[in-house]
Amino acid sequence: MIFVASDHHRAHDPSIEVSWGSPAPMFEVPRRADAIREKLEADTRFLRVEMADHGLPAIEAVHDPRLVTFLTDAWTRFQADARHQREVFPDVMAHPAVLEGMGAAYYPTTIEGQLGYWCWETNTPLVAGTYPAARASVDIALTALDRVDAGEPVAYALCRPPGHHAPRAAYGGYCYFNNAAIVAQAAIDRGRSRVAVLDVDFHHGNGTQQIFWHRPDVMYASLHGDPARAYPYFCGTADEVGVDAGIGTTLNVPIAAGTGDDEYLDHLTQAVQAIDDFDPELVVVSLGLDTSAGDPLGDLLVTGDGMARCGRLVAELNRRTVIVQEGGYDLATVAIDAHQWLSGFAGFSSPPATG
Ligand code: SP5
Ligand code: ZN
Repeated sequence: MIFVASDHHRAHDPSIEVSWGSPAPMFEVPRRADAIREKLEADTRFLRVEMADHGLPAIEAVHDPRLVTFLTDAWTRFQADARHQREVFPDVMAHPAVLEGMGAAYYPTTIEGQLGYWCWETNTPLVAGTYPAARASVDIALTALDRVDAGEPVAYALCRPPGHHAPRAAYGGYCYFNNAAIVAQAAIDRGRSRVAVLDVDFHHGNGTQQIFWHRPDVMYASLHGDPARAYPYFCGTADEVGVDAGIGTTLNVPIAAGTGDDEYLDHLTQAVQAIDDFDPELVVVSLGLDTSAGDPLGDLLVTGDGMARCGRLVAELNRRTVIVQEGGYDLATVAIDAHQWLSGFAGFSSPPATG
């Protein structure tokens, strides 16, 4: 199986996120991607290819160009005040109720105002290397799409930072640019008529859902921890199905805490069946591995064997597929789980459960 990876992500290396108002060690660390890369490189059935630069057009086909402009030099502007910090978060965010009934928000000119205009939560710092890493993450995803467009049945994009929490005009949830949405939109812009995004990250992909909410040509199907208990809390209920011509092309499957392999696979079967009915020409998988038993940010109990079964089940769609890395924070298992899922998809015989 082809996979696309690069070292650029290492430049995005915040030390903390802000959790309940307190600094806490960052969960979304460079080691996650390095561990997956090492694991795949140790298996000759996986072939790594370099990413290619795709520029800004595919990003701006999904995201507000002003968000891109902001991220391009936000760190430099923050540093102009000579603050000796490794990362920066907003203090004041554009909560919708502040402006309720009064039209659009004033667009601030200052860096502190703009941080809160574009960022929606406090887990997602900007550091010196955030923008180049986020750009590289998109390039990795689009290079995987190139390979599939060139005839590969499947390609895996080892993206970091992840993307599915970033809506059209904001960043958050460890995500800056929505890699999976950018791939789906690029596939449409390259002539595919229907694309499905299957999001199996533990967290609901609010960004991807928002981007394609009204769209009949891009299906969004997600399995995730029920928002009654799980981040990002404000969306992902089963009654969210899209709007207007997009009604029916959003599918949300909230999942109970403690769900294990067999029950999880039953839920995945439901989503896979809905995607098959939609009949897409491309499937984009948002592959979060934070469903894994022991993940510090999830509460499901999917095992390594379960990951392989999930990959196998998605492969049975028998459609061209771009697999985009999202979350997965247990450094002891994330690489094994990625290898298991991808090996299951590829039909590699008896992938080792450990080692
Ligand atoms: C891509 C992705 O998986 N983003 C997830 C962002 C979730 N951030 C929530 C972090 C909350 C951490 N609070 C500490 C909980 C320790 N159990
Ligand atoms: Zn996640």
